[in-house]
Amino acid sequence: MSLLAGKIGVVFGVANKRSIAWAIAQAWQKAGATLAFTYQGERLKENVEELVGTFGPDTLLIPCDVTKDEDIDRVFSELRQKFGKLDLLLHSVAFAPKDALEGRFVNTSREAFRISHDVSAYSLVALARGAAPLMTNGGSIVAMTYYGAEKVIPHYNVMGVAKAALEASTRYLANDLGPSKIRVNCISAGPMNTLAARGIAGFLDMLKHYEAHAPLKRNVLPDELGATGTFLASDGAAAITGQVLYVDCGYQIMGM
Ligand code: NAD
Ligand code: 0WE
Repeated sequence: MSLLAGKIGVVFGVANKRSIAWAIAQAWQKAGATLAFTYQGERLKENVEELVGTFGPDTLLIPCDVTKDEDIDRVFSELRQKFGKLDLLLHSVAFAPKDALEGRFVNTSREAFRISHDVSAYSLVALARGAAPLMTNGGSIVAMTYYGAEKVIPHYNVMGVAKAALEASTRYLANDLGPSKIRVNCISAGPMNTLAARGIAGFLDMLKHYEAHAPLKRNVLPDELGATGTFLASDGAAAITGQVLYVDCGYQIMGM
């Protein structure tokens, strides 16, 4: 079943094979989409080149630091040149300075607050603005979020505040872009053992906590995020916009 046959997509946020972006990209490609990728910078170039190479030698791969307007502009002008249109965009990008994820939230510096919001929330607005003129047949924009946006998760700190801004931005973008048949949604994933989670103190205990307390008594698998990403990108989700979908084995419904 080729749910995404003929669709063109661009994926932001692949760092390595464990990246959530990679799981969703693989699912999109299996569903028939043609994909382009961006990577953050030289540090990740080789890694991402190797992964993306498995999609065929002429897969478009463009550097993009989402804090740079000129990088973003270049991505969409290259997409316009190569494909002339766009149907899908995945935003799977987040960053907060490490020390902001360690101490108390009350100590968040102005600079750490600014950087985390710029990379993790404003970037969705900038990418949606770049993508919209290319989404001439409508489109689907999907962003990754986390439960720390709505409840306090120890040490998630300023990232939780940035995710709250990302989720609110999703709703405002959905309203602006809805008349153009462009849908904007978030997937709120349960904790995943990726590069972004590595080195977070107590992360393995957190995976155990979810296993014990989520209704499904386990953690989320990458393929399951891929399947939800494919659903949101497909016409099956044609009437869904501005939403946060929890793909967390049910953890979010629990009160105790
Ligand atoms: P990851 O480290 O594989 O992906 C994060 C990506 O952000 C990397 O590819 C990195 O290069 C990119 N990035 C950071 N700063 C950037 C910049 N300035 N410009 C361009 N790209 C930049 O980790 P992941 O867990 O796959 O994270 C992907 C998304 O999923 C993030 O939004 C994260 O908040 C979200 N998420 C993760 C989890 C989890 O437990 N891992 C749970 C829910 C949501
Ligand atoms: O969104 C995230 C993590 C995003 C992230 C990770 C890092 C680590 C390295 C953003 N910035 C940085 N900066 C770095 O220097 N997640 C949902 C995963 C995550 O991170 C946590 C979590 C969970 C879950 C941090 C503290 C507590 C829980």
